[in-house]
Amino acid sequence: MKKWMTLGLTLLLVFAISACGTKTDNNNAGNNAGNNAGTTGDTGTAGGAGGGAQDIKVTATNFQFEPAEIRVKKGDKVKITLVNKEGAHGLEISDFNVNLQKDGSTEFTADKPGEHEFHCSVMCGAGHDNMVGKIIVE
Ligand SMILES: [Cu+2]
Repeated sequence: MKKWMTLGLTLLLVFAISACGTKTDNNNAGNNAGNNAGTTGDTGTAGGAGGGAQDIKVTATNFQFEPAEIRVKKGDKVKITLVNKEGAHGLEISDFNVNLQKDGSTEFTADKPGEHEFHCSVMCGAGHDNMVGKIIVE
């Protein structure tokens, strides 16, 4: 009698182990599918962001830009607007052939990754050389 019970328990144990094994396999399959989906999703996000449009307003005062650091995604179409709040300043981003000599806006595509300097392009006074900033394309 006791022998049969032991056998039964052993069988139960075997079933339990194989059930667990199956479950683990399913989890792995699920994880793989999840990872793949995640990777695809990431690519999609990057592509979507890259083709995005950025509307950036830069305010100039004596003698600085606000913001002095601009971040965009590679491939973004960037519309940059210069607003002179104090003094008369320009905004030049040589790397993207942007040169606003007064209030106004222009557009460019941020197709070059990395940091690009921008600076004032109008001789505005003693602090002219301090009027620099950077645009970071990531
Ligand atoms: Cu200047």
